[in-house]
Amino acid sequence: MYQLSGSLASPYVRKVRVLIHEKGLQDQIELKTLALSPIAPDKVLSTKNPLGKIPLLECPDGTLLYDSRVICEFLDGLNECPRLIPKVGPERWEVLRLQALADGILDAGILIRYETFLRPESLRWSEWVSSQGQKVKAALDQLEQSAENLSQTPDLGTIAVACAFGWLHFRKPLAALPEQNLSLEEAWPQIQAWYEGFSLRPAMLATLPIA
Ligand SMILES: N[C@@H](CCC(=O)N[C@@H](CS)C(=O)NCC(=O)O)C(=O)O
Repeated sequence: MYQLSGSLASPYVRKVRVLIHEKGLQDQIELKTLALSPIAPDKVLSTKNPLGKIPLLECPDGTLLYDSRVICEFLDGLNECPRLIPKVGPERWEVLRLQALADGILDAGILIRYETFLRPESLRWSEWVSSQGQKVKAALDQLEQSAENLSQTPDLGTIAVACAFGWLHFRKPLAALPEQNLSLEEAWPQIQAWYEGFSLRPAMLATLPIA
């Protein structure tokens, strides 16, 4: 049995969990939930991933894998039904680029969340929040312009985008930006329309974030 360590709120963990569902691997992977933050690491997890981050995958032979991208690539190789990362060709790079964009939205979004939620109020830095917000918005603007390319058929790229957009709905980090007064659906309607369809997939419904 494989063991996946993660939290039910983490969008990176959700990406892995959606991939597991889409590939029908649920019976082979046990989810071990834990709570952590950069200032409250999980001691046991940190002995297995020195970065102290989730997700972490423990294989039956003791191999330890992180981060979510490596875990997804590994799990995708366990069966062919379906392959969610094309093995070669331009399709592969497009899927991996889309994943990098979605993960980058999360990386910046999570920095906003840590800054506005974890950091003591007197130490918060609004310029930092606004710069990270610009990255999230620029990435969403680019996605919006090519939203017709977002397929309802899952691959690691579309799964990553759906988990990132779902997390923006869940944690609402952009609400911390003074200049951002539009909702996600108002600001990025094409992504929202695609997301509403994709979110109905059983794999997405089975992995809804829980705080
Ligand atoms: N690049 C990593 C990012 C993982 C990550 O940042 N996870 C967060 C939870 S959403 C975490 O473990 N934070 C704890 C920390 O940064 O110490 C991945 O794709 O797995």
